[in-house]
Amino acid sequence: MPIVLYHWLPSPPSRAVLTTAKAIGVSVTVKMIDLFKKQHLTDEYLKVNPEHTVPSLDDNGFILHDSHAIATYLVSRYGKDDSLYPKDVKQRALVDQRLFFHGAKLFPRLRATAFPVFFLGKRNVDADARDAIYDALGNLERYLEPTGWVAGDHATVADISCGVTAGTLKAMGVDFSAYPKIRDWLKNCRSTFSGYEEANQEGEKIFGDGIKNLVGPKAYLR
Ligand SMILES: N[C@@H](CCC(=O)N[C@@H](CS)C(=O)NCC(=O)O)C(=O)O
Repeated sequence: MPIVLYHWLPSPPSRAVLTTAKAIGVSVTVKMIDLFKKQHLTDEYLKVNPEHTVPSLDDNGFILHDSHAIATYLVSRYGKDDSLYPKDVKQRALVDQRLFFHGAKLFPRLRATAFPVFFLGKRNVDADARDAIYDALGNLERYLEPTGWVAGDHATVADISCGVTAGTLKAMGVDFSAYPKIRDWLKNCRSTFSGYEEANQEGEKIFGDGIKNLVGPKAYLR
């Protein structure tokens, strides 16, 4: 039976899972859940994920949601080695910390500005919410300083999660001129993870262009 990924093209967490699946070469059957059509709020989908978020995964009856939990599960279960999610306790703890940074800070700050625009009719970005994004990017720039990767000396799932979200912020019009490490690392992410472009190009553009069309191309500039 195929592994099913409930996915929405524009969603950064959802694209991070698809990128991870492609990077480790595990095949998933994608079922699109269109948030614009409220398909995440159907009874059928709420049985899969009561939190009504994408992504969710159904691995032959084993149902999981939250992109970080899914990505680390896929690498642990299907990865050819542990490089993307190291087994070494300290290395893994560092990757986990950066995944929590993404899940608790970087992505929620993107979402705090985009959700009201896409779904609640808001047509501007508040300065404090915008500044909170730059604050999180400042953290990320620091994390990249020692090695050029988010956690430890090589690419991991933390680079995928943070990279997909940072790439989306760039597409939304966030100014990366103060973050040279992030700019270099984003290029490295695109070339390091096989399938990165395939998993992200279209959704990143839909998200970025969608936001810019609704709030204007300069809404995220300070
Ligand atoms: N922590 C979750 C966040 C997922 C999330 O917020 N996804 C958004 C799309 S980008 C969503 O499904 N929103 C619909 C909702 O919250 O009702 C993850 O990493 O998977």
